[in-house]
Amino acid sequence: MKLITRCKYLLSGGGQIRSCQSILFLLLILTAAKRAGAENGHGLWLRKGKTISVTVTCRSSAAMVQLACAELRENWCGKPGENITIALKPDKAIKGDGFILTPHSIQAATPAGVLYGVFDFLRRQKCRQDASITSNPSYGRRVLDHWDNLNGTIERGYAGKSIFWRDEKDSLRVTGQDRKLWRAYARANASIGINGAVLNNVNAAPPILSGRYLKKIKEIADVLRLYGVRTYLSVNFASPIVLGKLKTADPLDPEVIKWWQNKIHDIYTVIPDFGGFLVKANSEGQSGPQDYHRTHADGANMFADALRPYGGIVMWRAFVYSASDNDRAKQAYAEFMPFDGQFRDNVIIQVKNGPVDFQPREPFSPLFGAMKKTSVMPEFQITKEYLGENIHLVFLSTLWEELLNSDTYQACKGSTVARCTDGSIYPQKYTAIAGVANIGLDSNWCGSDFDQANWYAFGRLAWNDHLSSALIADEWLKLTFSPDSLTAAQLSAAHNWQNNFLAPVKDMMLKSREVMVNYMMPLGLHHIFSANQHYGPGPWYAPKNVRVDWTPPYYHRADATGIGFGRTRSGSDAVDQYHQPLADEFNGIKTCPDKYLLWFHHVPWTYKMASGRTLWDELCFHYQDGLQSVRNFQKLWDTVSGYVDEQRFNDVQSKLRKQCHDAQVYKDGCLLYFQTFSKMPFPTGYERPVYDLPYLESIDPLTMERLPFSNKK
Ligand code: GCW
Repeated sequence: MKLITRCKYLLSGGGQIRSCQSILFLLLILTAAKRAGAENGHGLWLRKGKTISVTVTCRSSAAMVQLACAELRENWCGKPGENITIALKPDKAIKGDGFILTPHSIQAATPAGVLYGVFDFLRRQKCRQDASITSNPSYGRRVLDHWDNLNGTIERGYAGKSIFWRDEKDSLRVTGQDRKLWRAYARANASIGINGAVLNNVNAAPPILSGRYLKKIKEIADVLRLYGVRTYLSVNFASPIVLGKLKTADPLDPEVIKWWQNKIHDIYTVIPDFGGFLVKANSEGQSGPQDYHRTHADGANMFADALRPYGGIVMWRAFVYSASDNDRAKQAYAEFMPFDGQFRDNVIIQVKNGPVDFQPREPFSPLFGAMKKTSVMPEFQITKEYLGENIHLVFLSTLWEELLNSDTYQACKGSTVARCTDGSIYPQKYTAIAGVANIGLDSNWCGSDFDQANWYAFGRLAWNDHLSSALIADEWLKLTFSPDSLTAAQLSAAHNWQNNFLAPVKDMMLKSREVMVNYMMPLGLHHIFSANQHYGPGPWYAPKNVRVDWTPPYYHRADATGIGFGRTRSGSDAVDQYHQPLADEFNGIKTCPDKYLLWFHHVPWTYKMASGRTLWDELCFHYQDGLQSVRNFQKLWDTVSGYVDEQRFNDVQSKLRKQCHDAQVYKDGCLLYFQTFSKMPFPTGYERPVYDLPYLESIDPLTMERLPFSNKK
């Protein structure tokens, strides 16, 4: 029955089967549907599909080029009997690992370029895109940061344990199974242009640099290298003390410098193409140069000098804030700007997209474009720590696109974050971009099918920071969900698949981030999560023993007069960290965009918004819209059951059910709590709450269900 429904959907127009051709097509679809029974998602966007034989001509015997040729032969799905030429040859149009495609050739200047060219060629074939292009990477280093701990757990990981580390007696042993998984991981990365991986958490454990670990790191690096993925490590600034038994980790101390030089020498002896270090220093309790009255520049430069002879780089994080300051959002800028121009050219300051911490929405960090004499790289979070973990369906590409396209005005109009960091405006010896990985041992890698789209989107945007989210979603859906025994041509002829699956699901993905902003933190609200989980709502959460800047009231500042963080000139003056005309625009309550209103302004509840509503009513309707949209997502997903294999269909369906429930909890929790300050009634047409406040305050912030005992903070 299900198969017949599936066929009905797929056949264009649902029309009758009139010819032999239609019968053949029907059979094809039936086979597709049968095969699709149990898809666990492990194949990512690289599902095999129907392939055809092809002749590949290639003169190079370089290992990576041969690998690329094999990819092409094994996955060709174009016309039968074609002859494709692969050329490893420079061209003035090719930059770095870029490539030139024609319908019958792939040319690149490096073996990695050939590999990227082949993957792009195959993707274009499957997605029916033009294959006559020149493509060069926007960023030189396109890196995944794994927050994987050496005991196998992952900080903010929602896809099971680490693919690199495990907490067993034989944790340092490497099995054939491990190598197979790392290889599949590297191949997936290469297919979207990712060329680097930091193997361990930025909250780094010193033993990562010990001889025993180095052996395993070499094993991992040897596998990742096959696909052009370079290995990097996070290092703990205090390693010379903890591992080296020195008395200090002062970056200007000759013994400390020697210790790091020796360590770096040991690393490069076994991993000659090692990428470099990622460092979280003087941040959230991590040791750093300030412990020795030295600066960030002193610390970063010490590593840079030691890594320079080998071509290594230092990614030095700007994620710093202390409890004493009056506005956390201002601190990275205040702490780093004085050192602009003092960092070596192989240091890159790694800056989170927003000034606080990977929130559903933030304005861009004011450091972008402002550091004109220092290399800067954006850091995105692919794992959804603050965006519903692996449960809520949120396509992050639109968030990153918004950031990359934000105009900083720093050099001139049009100085977008993308152009300020990819080398278009400021000359940077190295350009880079990082994404905090969402990958673990779960069979579908990411803890949910739709979270694979975020890994995919990160790679695609790192390769081309001008791509649109619409294009990325379109590609990902075609590669991930198309019935696998249809050729690309048959797929594009399957109008019902296009109209009833592709178009509405793409639309859902593209709206999903704004929808989440609406039911969680609309109009510039941020960080109103309960406790340290960062999942459920906790606008009320403020235990006495917790740092005030880790509690939501610090951020929303709701009181009898209004709501929002005053960051204007009469408040913390964060607005003046932005270049004109943004500083004035953000400062003016009438000119500040609605989406950032409560980020920059403390606004009276009765304030009249541009819509004509009061702020209170506007807030209510944003929450309501968000919830309503998730309900619509649920309904929409139910209509596509005929197009998706059972396992993935059910997984997405059950996650949407929880998302819907949790969006209701967010809406009710936030508004009932804020109402205790606004004292205003819910507007006409607004859907009344389902829960009451005492109940909401007592639920578990992770499951959003009632605890067996009261949890009232
Ligand atoms: O977002 C916060 C997270 C921490 C994380 C930190 C960071 C790795 O809650 O878990 O630590 O940021 O980025 O360093």
